[in-house]
Amino acid sequence: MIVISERINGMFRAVRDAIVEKDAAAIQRIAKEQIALGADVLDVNVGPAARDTAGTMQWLVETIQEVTDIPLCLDSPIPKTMEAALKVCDNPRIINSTNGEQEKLDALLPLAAEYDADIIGLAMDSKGIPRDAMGRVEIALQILASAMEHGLEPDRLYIDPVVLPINAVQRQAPNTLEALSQIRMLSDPPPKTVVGMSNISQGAPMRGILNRTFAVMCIAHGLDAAVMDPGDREVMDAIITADLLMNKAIYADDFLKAYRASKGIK
Ligand code: THG
Repeated sequence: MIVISERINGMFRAVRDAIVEKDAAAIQRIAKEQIALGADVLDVNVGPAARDTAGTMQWLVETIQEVTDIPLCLDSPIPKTMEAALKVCDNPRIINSTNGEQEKLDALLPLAAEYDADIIGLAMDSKGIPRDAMGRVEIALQILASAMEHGLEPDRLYIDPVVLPINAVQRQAPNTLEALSQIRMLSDPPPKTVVGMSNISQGAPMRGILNRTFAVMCIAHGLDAAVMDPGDREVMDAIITADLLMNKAIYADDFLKAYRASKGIK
């Protein structure tokens, strides 16, 4: 499974402080640390407090790509901010995100095509997040059809069925899992799938066990990628093991060690 680090996000104090103080070294330190922990991709989000979101996003992207070539997942709901980020992003890039609203698709799919970016599509639209799996799959299909009209191959699209906190909307968890299974059957090749893993445990006290159990269940439903914390060793071990049990890695007696060694993780 593709591990997208959630840590370069102005929601976290260390990142917010670094943005305010224009402390490039601090951002670069966090980026390198996330890669050493096993991140395949870095999500880049200026956070809720940022003022000049376009300028801040550009600074973050430029700062990070000085120290790494790994893909950046540009995380902003504002198309102008997204375009600003894409203009300066030399690393492989993922637009995070569009949703099923026509206005968003019209703004973001041409950017994906122009800047050769993969794109995440959230399975929600102007009416919100559908309650059942079917509603999410219908929106996924609309996003897929629009993406193909813009010349994007299905496997350049990641559908996010939208994970909500278990303590607020418990009955949504099985719907999210069901949607993951069905989205894989929409086309051949299918679109990929992604979730915000730690959304499931937001506001709940026992976050670790919720995150890692949910991770395993998502992988059993075919999940391709997750925005998550690679610093959570237990969730990483669970993911590596679940991938193995899904026959996505070759078994070795010391498979955790073998996986980490193959990726240069300490
Ligand atoms: N799907 C997609 N992108 C996403 C999300 C998603 N990007 C944003 C988010 N969801 C994923 N990123 C995070 C980042 C942090 C946390 C959760 C998801 C988090 N933060 C702690 C909290 O809120 O309790 C701590 C914050 C702090 O230290 O202040 O859990 O779903 N495509």
